Amino acid sequence: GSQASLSRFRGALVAGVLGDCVGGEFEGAEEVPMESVLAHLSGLDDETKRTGELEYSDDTAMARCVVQSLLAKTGFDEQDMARRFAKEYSASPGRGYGSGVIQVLKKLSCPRLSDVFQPARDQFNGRGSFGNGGAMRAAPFALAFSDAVDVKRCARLGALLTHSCSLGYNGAILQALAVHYSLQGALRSPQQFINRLIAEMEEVEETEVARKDARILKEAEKPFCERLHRVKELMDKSNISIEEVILQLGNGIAALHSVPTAIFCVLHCLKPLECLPQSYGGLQRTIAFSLALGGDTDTIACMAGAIAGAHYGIETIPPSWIKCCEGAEDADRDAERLHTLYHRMTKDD
Ligand code: F2R
Ligand code: MG
Ligand code: MG
Repeated sequence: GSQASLSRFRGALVAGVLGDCVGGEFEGAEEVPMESVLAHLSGLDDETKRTGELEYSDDTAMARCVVQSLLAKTGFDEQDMARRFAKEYSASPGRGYGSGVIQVLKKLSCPRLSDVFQPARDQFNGRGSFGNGGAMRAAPFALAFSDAVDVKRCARLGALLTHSCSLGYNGAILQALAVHYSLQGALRSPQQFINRLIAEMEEVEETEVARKDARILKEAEKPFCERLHRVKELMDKSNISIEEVILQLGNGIAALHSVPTAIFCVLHCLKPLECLPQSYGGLQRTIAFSLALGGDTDTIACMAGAIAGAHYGIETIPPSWIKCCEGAEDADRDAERLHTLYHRMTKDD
């Protein structure tokens, strides 16, 4: 599709929801045999095997709040977004939220709260969360703003409402940038795509705060850049095992151990893989491979799905998958509204 086409918007938002719904089956599993992944996915195509809708989790619940807030306010509004997060949590607390972020969401519902960023700052004895909760809901920022500067600024602020550690909010920036560049067609050249992300993150991780957080957590000087360099090395390998991906990049709940992993899944699945059915398109391969990693599968598949969906477009998603995932049809409708907002903002510049 052409750059920033409606098909790419729909692909990004819908595939993010699918990754979350389909990935929920394996979240927390240590080992996931590829046969189990394929059996789970083939169940989506077979109406006789389906027992009901696959429900979305916190990843989609919060992304939906981001989307609705960006649309209602035609841009970023921290008060409105915080209110939506709190309201969504209190209406549906059983969506599998992280154990820390629940405290933030409860505090955000307090009408006397004057600074909506304060509850996030209080997390983990004032160090803030480095979980991937900011990143898992970051894709809509890339679908609302055409300028990378706005994407970075708003993805950061949106994440700061719950994640004040730079290793949390910088993961959200990286995820939003990956969707942003994918939407522009940058995955046509995988080397340029990864180089661009590294160049962006070099700047993002340049701050004193990021360096300090990395020192405290005993990470590399620029942790996301270091991981992206590992992604680049792995991309060049012809035969890479699931174990090596997990060892090098991680599959955990920290943004650092999941956002670069999701980016790798997309890059690795651009071409057919021996371990996956030849009938699968790139988007199906990306979701299947993300699930086979185990660990934080709903979130890795959600993030990889959004990046891949922005590249391949809505036409590559099997309609039967859309039908069995809660919230996928809503996402399809919302994508159209975001597309209008994105292009309206471009014209207004
Ligand atoms: N929470 C889950 N899955 C676990 C089980 C859910 C199960 N289905 C159930 O219902 O019981 N999934 C979701 O959580 C992830 C996003 O989490 P988020 O929003 O980042 O939450 P939080 O609490 O801020 O961080 C997650 C955990 O990371 C550790 N952590 C973060 N910062 C830390 C710090 N500074 N020091 C020490 N630990 C830190 C903590 O263990 C947090 O609880 C997604 O996977 C989503 O799907
Ligand atoms: Mg989840
Ligand atoms: Mg998860």
